[in-house]
Amino acid sequence: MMAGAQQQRLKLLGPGTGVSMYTIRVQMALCIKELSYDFLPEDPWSKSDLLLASNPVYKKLPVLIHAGRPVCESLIIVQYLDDAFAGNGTSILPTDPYSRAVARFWASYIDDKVCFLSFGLSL
Ligand SMILES: N[C@@H](CCC(=O)N[C@@H](CS)C(=O)NCC(=O)O)C(=O)O
Repeated sequence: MMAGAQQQRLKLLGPGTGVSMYTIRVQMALCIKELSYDFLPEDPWSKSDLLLASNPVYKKLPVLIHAGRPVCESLIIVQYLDDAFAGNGTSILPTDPYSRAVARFWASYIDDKVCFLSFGLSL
């Protein structure tokens, strides 16, 4: 069942233009968890006060805001969604600890190799 953005109060700050592998990763997780959300487009080269206040350390996108609280870094956001909405949609990480470690290895590999290489396409 689709949980409403109003009910869950989920907002996703992401680039308003271009392709962001990091933001797509979070959007895929939101889809798997069957969560609706409000997308707030940002200009990564002219950062809004909301972005700076939500991610003061890295000042990067994406940022998920849940019930007014920001969660930063795409992989951490994905794990947060899996934990916070355990009853929604399909589980993203497996339950077996070894399988979780393998999944985290490949997520980290994608960060190192794929997202880095695609930076030329992203913002
Ligand atoms: N490790 C971060 C990387 C995020 C990232 O590099 N975001 C880019 C957009 S794709 C960004 O905000 N660039 C603007 C900047 O570096 O100031 C994550 O996984 O969320």
